[in-house]
Amino acid sequence: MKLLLLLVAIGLCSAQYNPNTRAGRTSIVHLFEWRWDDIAAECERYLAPNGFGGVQISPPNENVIVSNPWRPWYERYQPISYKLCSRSGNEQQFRDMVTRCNNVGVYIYVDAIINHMCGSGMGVGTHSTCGSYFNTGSRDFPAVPYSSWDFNDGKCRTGSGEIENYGDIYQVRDCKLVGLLDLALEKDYVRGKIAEFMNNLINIGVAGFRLDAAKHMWPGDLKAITDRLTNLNTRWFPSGARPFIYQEVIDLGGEPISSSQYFGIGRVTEFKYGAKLGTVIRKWNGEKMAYLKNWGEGWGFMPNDRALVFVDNHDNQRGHGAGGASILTFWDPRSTIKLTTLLRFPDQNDWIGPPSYSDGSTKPVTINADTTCGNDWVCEHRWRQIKNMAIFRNVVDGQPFSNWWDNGSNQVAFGRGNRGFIVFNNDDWYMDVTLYTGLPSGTYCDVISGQKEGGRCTGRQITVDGTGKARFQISNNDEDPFAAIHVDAKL
Ligand code: QV4
Ligand code: CA
Repeated sequence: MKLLLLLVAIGLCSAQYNPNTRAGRTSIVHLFEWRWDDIAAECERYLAPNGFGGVQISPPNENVIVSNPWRPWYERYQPISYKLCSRSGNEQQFRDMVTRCNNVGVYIYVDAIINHMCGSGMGVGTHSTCGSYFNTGSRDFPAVPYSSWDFNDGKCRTGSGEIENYGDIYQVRDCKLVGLLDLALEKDYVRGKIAEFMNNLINIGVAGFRLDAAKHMWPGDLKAITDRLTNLNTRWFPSGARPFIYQEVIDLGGEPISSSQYFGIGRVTEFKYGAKLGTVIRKWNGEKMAYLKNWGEGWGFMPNDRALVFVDNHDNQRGHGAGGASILTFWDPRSTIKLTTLLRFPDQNDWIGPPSYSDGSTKPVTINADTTCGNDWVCEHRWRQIKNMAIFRNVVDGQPFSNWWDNGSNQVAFGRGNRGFIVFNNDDWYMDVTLYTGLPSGTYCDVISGQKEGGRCTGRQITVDGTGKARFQISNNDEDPFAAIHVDAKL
C-alpha cells in the first residue's frame, strides 16, 4: 500500500492509530499559537464548511514566561503545571473551544509536553502563565506537585547533565534536552500525574495528542502512560473510541533510536516525507518528480498506517530540530495530512512569538475582506490552493492511486480512482500534453488557478472527453505550475 492511499476509513483501524476525524475529513491544520476563542470561531466559520478534520493546538497547560525581552513562541514548550492557562486562553475558553469545534465536527489534538518541565535555568518565582510558583534549583513544581524525586538527575550519566550524543539511547532518554528538566517517567507517581492531565483533556472532549519529544522518552514508559488513558468523550465520539496518538520522533536515519520502536504506542511523525519532498521539488541531488511514482513506503518511509505526514512543522520551518535545508515552506498537495498555519517571522528571528500587544498578550486573529487573516497572522490554510487541495483529498478519499504519467523529468500527473486528477510542471519548459484522467467526461474547474463559484469557474477550465482524456497546458512560468480537477469541481 502506498502513502497515496489515505488514512484507512474510520472504524477499520484500531485504537490510537485512528485519527478519529469525521468520515470524509482527511486533514488536520496546526493553528500554532492561536487563541482558543479564535480557534472556536475558525472551526465554525471556516474549517467545518471547508471539510477540515481537526486542529493541532499549541500546548494548553501552564508554562514559564520567558522574557527575551519579548516572549518567544518556545516558552510554551516549558511546562510549569498541568493547569489549563496559557497565552491562548484560560480553562473556560479552552472548554468552549473544544465544545464548539466538536459540535461542528472539527476535532482538537493537543500538543502534550510530558518529557520535561521548564529549563533548568528558569529560576524561582511565579513568572508562569497561571502564576504558579516554581523553583528550578530545588526542582519544585508545587502546582503539580513534582519535587526533586520526580526528575532524572540521578539517572543521567553525562557530565553536563545534557544530551551530548544522540548515538547513546540512554542519554537521549534520561538526560536533559536543551536544559529542560527531565521527568522520571518510570515512576508510577509521575505516570499518574501525566495520565491525569491527559484524561482531563479527554474528558473535556479532545480527540488525541501529539507527544512532544517522544524520542526522549522510553517506549515502555509511553506505553504505560497511554494505557492509562480513558476512552474519548461519548458526547461526540463512539463508545470505546481511543485517543489518537502521534509521536514526535525525528528519524532521518543514522541514529539508534528509530520510529519503529514507537509503533506499538501510536503513529509517528514522518520527517523523511518533508525532507525528501523538498529535495525533489528543489531538484537537489539529481532528484526529479518522475521518481515520485512510488512515493511513500517505496522511498523507505514508515508504513502508511503508522505515519503522520506533513511538509513542514513549527520547528523545521524556523531552523529548530532536524529536517534540513530542503524543507519546503509551501504545501504539497499530494499526501499531506497535517498543515501548519504559522507565524510571520523575519529570517533572523527564529524565536518570534505570536502577534502580541505590549503587555505580551496575544492579538486576536482578524479576518480581512478578501478572507485572508489580519493583525499580522498568516493563515496558510485559507489560501485558495491549500484549502482546495484539502477538499481534493476529501473528495478522493479511499480511491486508489491511478493513471500515473511522467515525462521522465519533472512533469508528472496522476489520479485517485476516477474522482480526481492532478498535473504538475516543475520543468523549465512549457507543458502541453493530453492525458488519460479516468474522470467522467465533462468540463471541470481547475481548483488551483481558481475554483467553482455558483456554477462558474474562476480559473482555467479543463475538458475531459468521452474517452476520459484531457489536454493540459501548464506554463513553467505560471504562479502555480500545476492543475487539479475532481468530480465535485465539475461544471
Ligand atoms: C539553553 C541552552 C542549553 C542550556 C539551557 C539552560 O541551549 O544548552 O542547558 O539553556 O537552561 C529553549 C532555547 C534553548 C534553551 C532551552 C531551555 O531555545 O536555547 O536551552 O529553551 O531554556 C522548543 C524549541 C527549543 C526551546 C524549547 C523549550 O525548539 O529551542 O529551547 O522549545 O522552550 C530535537 C528533539 C525534538 C525537538 C527538537 C527541537 O528530538 O523533540 O529538538 N522538538 C520538540 C518541539 C520543540 C520543542 C521541544 C521538543 C522541547 O517540537 O518545539 O523545543 O519541548 O530534535
Ligand atoms: Ca527524557
